[in-house]
Amino acid sequence: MKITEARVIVTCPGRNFVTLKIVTDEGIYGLGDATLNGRELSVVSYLQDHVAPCLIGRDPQQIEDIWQYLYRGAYWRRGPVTMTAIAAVDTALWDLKGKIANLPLYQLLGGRSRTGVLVYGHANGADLSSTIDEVGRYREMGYKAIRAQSGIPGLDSTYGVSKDRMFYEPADNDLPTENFWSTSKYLDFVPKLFEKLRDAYGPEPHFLHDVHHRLTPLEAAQLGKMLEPYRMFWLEDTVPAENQEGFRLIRQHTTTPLAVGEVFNTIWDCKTLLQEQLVDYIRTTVVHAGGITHLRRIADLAGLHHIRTGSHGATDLSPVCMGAALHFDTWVPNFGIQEYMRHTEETDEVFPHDYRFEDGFLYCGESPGHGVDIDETLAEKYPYQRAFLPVNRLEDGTMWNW
Ligand code: CS2
Ligand code: MG
Repeated sequence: MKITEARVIVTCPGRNFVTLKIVTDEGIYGLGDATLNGRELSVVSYLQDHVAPCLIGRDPQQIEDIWQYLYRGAYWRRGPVTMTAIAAVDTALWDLKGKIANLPLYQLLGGRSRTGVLVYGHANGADLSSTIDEVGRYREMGYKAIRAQSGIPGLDSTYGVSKDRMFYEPADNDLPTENFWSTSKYLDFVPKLFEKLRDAYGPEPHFLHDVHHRLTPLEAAQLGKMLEPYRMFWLEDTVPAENQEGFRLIRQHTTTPLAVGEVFNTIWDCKTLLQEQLVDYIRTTVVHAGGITHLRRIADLAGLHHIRTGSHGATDLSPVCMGAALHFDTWVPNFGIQEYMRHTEETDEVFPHDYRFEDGFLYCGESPGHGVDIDETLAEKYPYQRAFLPVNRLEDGTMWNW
């Protein structure tokens, strides 16, 4: 069997998605997600101009060799664009291998470790009371784990709280909009939110919260300590993680579980965090961390240090990524949780899939490969639209972390 085509498909059913379709001389194909939110076209070019020509004529079953060829062979290693492109190829090849073997992807990885994949949903509210109500709605929908983000009194807009009451944060605008941030207003408010949520819903639900890299290590330690009475499932991305050693300070001061890693793209980005057990959950994903082949290596290193997986699953990751992630989650021994922000109906129509949500869990399907397809005719109806994530400033105008 030989690869005859590697086609890049860009579509925007509400937001931009980039998909790689690897086609073989025997007519079967595999799909990989290649979406890098706000920087989509750089991965399109990387794949079309630099990767696709090298794939033609290769045996698609040589997943490991092709991975090493693209990683080592490029000379320029790592980085989100490179690793998203490699991930797209890798995911498409695992999908193809499943179709060749007539087995669902989780079977190729070693079989089922669990019946279903625990997911967390996003409850966002403009203020305290609407956030509490929204968490209640998620409880009614069956979610066992819920991330709560609320508007902060005194701040006009807050990350994670959608302006249009959509259940997900859409890509923003044709040019980046600007948000404003105050650490003191935030630190004053967040512990009250989780105190009220525990009062309202008791000890059972798992609560999560995303700080989106806004704090310093000392502030993160303070927040972690203040949240300890409310027994968080996790506190996510408290600080930017380029400086992995910075987590030592947070870790020394709080027992609130820490999650990090949605922006990481290789094992090198989390080596110290994992080896020193400075976090509890690693959020690397199939699409941004080099595909199944590389994510498996990260998960194995994490497992040695009692760290579990908690893959990123926002709506800027396409259903193709979600399908592959659910097979990974079904297999990976040190699974923790999977993020699940529902896609819109338009997106689900472009990407027909066999995974399903039931009572707080997602279940991957049993069809060969990762079980997600693309309707290319429908995809064509939604051309690419430039869209950026917002940026963030302190109240005095200083650029801050998004
Ligand atoms: C967030 C994301 O899901 C999350 O935890 O941090 O919404 C993130 O902002 C986007 O995926 C960025 O592309
Ligand atoms: Mg996050």
